[in-house]
Amino acid sequence: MGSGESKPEPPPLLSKPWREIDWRDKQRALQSVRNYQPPAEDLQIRILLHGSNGSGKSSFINSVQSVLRDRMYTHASADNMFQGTFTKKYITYKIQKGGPGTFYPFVFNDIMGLHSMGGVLADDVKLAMKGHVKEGYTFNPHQKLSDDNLFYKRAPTANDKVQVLVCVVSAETISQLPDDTLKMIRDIRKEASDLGIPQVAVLTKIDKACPEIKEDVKNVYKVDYLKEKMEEFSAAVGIPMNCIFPVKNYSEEIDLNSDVDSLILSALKHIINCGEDCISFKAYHSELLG
Ligand SMILES: Nc1nc2c(ncn2[C@@H]2O[C@H](COP(=O)(O)OP(=O)(O)O)[C@@H](O)[C@H]2O)c(=O)[nH]1
Ligand SMILES: [Mg+2]
Repeated sequence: MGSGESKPEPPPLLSKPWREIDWRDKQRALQSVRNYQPPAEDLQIRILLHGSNGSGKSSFINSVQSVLRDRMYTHASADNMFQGTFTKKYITYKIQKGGPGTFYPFVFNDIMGLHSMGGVLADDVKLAMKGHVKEGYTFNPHQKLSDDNLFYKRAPTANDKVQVLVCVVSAETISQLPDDTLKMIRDIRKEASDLGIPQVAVLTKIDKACPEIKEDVKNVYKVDYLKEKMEEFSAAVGIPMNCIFPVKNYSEEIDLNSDVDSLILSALKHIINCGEDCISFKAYHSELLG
């Protein structure tokens, strides 16, 4: 004892979870997402994911797709090679609903928003939020998209604009994010707030960061040190705790797991509600403006 050599005991789990989630009622959550209809026909919620390379953006899109379609999907290619290969093109991911040609009324885009690592400039993230970036544009880490570029959309429609901004962070690195990364997240967040776009954070790789969660995903809200990490992150970037969602993305498994699904659905439901709020906010304001 006291030698400092002994392995520290894993912190005990909280006896009561600090956030409640109904693990037995996945079907209800799934049904509510499946039934979701935007307030106007043809309107869609555009969800923009940003975060560093390897944080799990593509995996989150694939996981959502897998849960909704009830089988494993790898549509948005998830890279396990971090160096060199990453998402630089602006691509919209749609999720098929029912038969071919019918899609869920929400779509995803992902961009690697980390300038210091050769990622997308904060200015480009802002242009994407406003709907000025055309499909297929390859981001240039050295230069923002200029308004004379062919890929600059001059008159974005409501469906080109982003309704929810999602910051994707890995639980493995959340407590060591460099200051310039935190600053960039705050900066993009502020712009989103000015545009009336709600913001959510998705905390991935909780299975890798916490052995208790790897053992059983249902422990997610009983691991006190994960809550502490989330609180620190919340304070550093200004995203409230109730807008931060820990998830375990599908990565190695070949079969779906109901608990993993429940956690993903809980994040997705919140994201959709935020999108709905954004649409109402914009509708209200344009009414006010005539
Ligand atoms: N164990 C585990 N691995 C994950 C999770 N999310 C992503 N990964 C893995 O992390 C790597 C990078 O993920 P990816 O989605 O490509 O990150 P992106 O660069 O943000 O799109 C891939 O090998 C994924 O399989 C997670 O929640 N748990
Ligand atoms: Mg990716």
